[in-house]
Amino acid sequence: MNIQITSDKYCPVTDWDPFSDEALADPFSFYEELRAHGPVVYLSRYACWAVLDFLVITDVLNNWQDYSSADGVGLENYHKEKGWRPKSIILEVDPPDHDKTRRVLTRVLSRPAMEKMRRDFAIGAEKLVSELVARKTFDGVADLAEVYPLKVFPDAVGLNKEGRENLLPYGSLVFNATCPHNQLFENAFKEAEPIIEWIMSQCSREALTKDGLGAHIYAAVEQGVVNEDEAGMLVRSLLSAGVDTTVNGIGNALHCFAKFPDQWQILKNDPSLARTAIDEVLRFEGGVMSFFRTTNKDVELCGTTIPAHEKILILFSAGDRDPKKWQDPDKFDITRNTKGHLGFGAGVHTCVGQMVARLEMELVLAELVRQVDHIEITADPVRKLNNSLRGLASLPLRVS
Ligand code: OVV
Repeated sequence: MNIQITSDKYCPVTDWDPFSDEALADPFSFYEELRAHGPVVYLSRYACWAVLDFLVITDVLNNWQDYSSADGVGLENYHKEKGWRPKSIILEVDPPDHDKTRRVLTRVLSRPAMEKMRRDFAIGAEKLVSELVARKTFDGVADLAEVYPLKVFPDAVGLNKEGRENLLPYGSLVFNATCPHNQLFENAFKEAEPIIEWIMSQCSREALTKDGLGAHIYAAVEQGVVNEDEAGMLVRSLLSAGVDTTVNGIGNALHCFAKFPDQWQILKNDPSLARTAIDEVLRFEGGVMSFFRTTNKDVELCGTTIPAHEKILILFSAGDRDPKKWQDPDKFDITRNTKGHLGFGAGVHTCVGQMVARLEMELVLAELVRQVDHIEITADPVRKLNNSLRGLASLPLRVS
């Protein structure tokens, strides 16, 4: 790559496109080239700014007063334009509005709910992994990473059995939408537009079982915390953020351990490392690669003045490979201290569902550790390009 740099913005300016197929397929070398020019760069193609360094990213994410989510976490700027869907009432708001809805989901995902999920999810993991191990060869994405979350999570939410496959194209659209409206977005929109109505219908009280996470969200209406519409919107948030993310997380974990058998052996020898192994997968591969924030006022960031109401691209995945923060950042090492990684974000919007994501990844990994000695890639993995998620479309595996 060759990033062209000019400096009329008092910071490096580049026409590099972080949402090009080439960049999304392998962003890490681009990040390093860009990082060499400075912690803040201006992306002329999108008239926005971008930050790459771990400390700068955490500073921005911890300062919701200046770097707002309320104008959207995509490139769309709600200060100036309408978004592609009614905005999320937890992701795309700032405190104090955010705190109210966040509290609802925090409570819904609290200890007793997690304990119930652990029991149910463990049964699902044991069953699916046993079937795949008996087959010996399978696709790590189509047969495992997509199947498991699509079973256990909608069960936990209390969704209907029919139509669950719709959650994947919907999730893909939601995460593709936090970007310029490029071809990836257009394709995802075309595929998912017919099911948006179905998704919304599944968010109503009547569509949900009486004892799932969805019903627990509606219980907050009785307590006078949110109204009926807001409860539905919070169910929509679970369905938006809760499936594609863990599909990719599980797929990326399988990919890492198949690529780095030495790390698999370390995990086999000490299964208690599963938790930190998950964090290392998230640091190394990234969960969400990037989201935006919007400046609330003129700010000064690392010596660069950024005017009010401008977009800043937060490159989480770049922060998680920042050599100033991580020793040997391009090494997948499940014994490293992963504390503070940006795979679940940082600040007030840190992933509220991360306990569920961790649980799914942990149970699948634990079951594989129990049943599998070797994981081997049998054909080239195929990348799945998404404007903000990193993951695979296919990962042919053999286990023994
Ligand atoms: C893409 C995304 C992430 C997190 C939350 C939501 C969406 C939401 O719809 O609330």
